[in-house]
Amino acid sequence: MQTEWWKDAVVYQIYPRSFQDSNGDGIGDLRGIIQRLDYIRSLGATVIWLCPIYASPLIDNGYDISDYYAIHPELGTMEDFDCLLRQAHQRGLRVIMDLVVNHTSDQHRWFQEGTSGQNPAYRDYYIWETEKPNRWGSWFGGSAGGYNTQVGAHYLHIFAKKQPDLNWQNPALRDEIYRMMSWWLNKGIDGFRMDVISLISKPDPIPRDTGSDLSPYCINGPQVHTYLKEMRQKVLAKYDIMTVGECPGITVQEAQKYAGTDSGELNMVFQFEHTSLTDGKYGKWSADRTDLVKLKEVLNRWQNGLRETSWNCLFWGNHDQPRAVSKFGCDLPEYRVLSAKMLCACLYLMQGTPYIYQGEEIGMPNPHFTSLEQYRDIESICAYHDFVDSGVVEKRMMLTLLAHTSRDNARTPMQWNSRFCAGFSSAPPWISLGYSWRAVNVEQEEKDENSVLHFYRDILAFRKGNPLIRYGTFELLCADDPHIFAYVRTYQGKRLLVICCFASEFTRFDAPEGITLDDWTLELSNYDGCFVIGNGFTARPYKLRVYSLG
Ligand code: TEU
Ligand code: CA
Repeated sequence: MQTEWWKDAVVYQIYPRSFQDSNGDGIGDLRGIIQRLDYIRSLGATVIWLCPIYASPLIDNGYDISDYYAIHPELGTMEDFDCLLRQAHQRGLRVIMDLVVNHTSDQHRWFQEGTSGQNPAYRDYYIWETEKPNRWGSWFGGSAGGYNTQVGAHYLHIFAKKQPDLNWQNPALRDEIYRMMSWWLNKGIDGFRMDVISLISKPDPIPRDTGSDLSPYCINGPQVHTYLKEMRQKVLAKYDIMTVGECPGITVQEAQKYAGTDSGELNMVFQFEHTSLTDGKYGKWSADRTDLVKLKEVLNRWQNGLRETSWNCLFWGNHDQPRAVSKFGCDLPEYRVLSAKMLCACLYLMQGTPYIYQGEEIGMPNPHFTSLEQYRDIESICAYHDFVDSGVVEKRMMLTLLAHTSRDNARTPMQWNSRFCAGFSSAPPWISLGYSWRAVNVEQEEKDENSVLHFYRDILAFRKGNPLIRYGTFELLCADDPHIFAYVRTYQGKRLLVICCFASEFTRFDAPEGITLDDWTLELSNYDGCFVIGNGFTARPYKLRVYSLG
């Protein structure tokens, strides 16, 4: 009983701790989200994705779950959740939950009772090595083998030491997970975003003769597709829901296995090729600009690669990525609005389901933190110590790198207005506000017709019900141009031409053969007027022009 409503969905991602505080403790919560449902609806979003709200010791802000059936008390109660779900549904908004089942918290009953011997069956819910641990490194720094004194063995943890990986080879564990998923689905939720789902299957035994990189062994591990087909059959197929798998390190071919039209697994996957093009000298902490030619090559390959066979997720950022406008555009005052609008149109006029990360719709920039004390994110803090304590990177340099790349860039409080604490809370927030809040906030942008916020609404309205956006082909133009990202979409004789300038300088766009600009109608732009000369124009910094034909 599955329909494809998710192909027409627009997803709004909420990081609950940073969205809206309702009770003055400086921490966003479920009641706060309820207060903002009308706002979310007003954008044209149709689905809310909630980052984890479960009970958790918060080592990784909730991606370390200690009870899948409980709401974290700082965020509210199960009644609050039921109310949120009801209120969202009344407004025509669906709700999907983050499903974190690659690992749990070490405070989860399974780990606690399994390691203390109270319930030995739970011990096999995790992955143990009795000899020396493998040589793999954890993605959050240090070894991926954590020693447990009670058991006298090492357990695998791809993420923090307090996030032990689950043993999916154990059918009892899989059944517990399926039961938990069904419990949430029976409550009426509308689907799941599945955290690092491409990592759940590990080789058995864990090879000993490897380097420190576990990716080749654990990404798309041996049984992952067997497990997901089983999950589909035992749980997912029974509901009319949407599923999106987070799949770091995935290729187009693999994506078709996870989310192919007939694969019998998931609906969509998040791939990270286009967000990882800045990985350089300092690995993922490199602050390099994205090379536009490569970015175009990647997005073009995904657009055409998944055409007819799967479905793309359209996103520039999420809670693990720096702010889109800072990373792909330019957050200087003169270019912030222009580049945020350009990025919005560039991505959301492609084929796929748009994902908006909270604050992106007002063009929130990175907060530009300057000291380690401002950071809360375990990954950023571990990386700081890894690099600085070992002398590999000098302290100030590391702070510069983090200011560009840290996950906390996306986790500062949502900027609602220019009053106390940006309207996020009546108390100091759990993480500092970004510097921009007085100028960049929802209230301000509601008043300004030329704001990023209004532009997001316009683009989403333009997409809505437009078959060309859903079905049209995608053809990249001027692939080698270092500044211009241009493409044409075509459907049943209608065409859409999207021209985006990714440079902070003037640059020339010339329409290629077969396109006579004079024949086309201007639909959208981010500047008034344009110097049209010949069959092209001089593009001002971050210029956007969208034309239609037919
Ligand atoms: O992220 C998975 C993941 O691949 C991250 O390591 C990501 O590459 C990195 O954070 C980017 O800097 C998911 C969640 O989205 C993340 O918030 C969690 O910390 C992680 O899984 C563990 O659950
Ligand atoms: Ca609160």
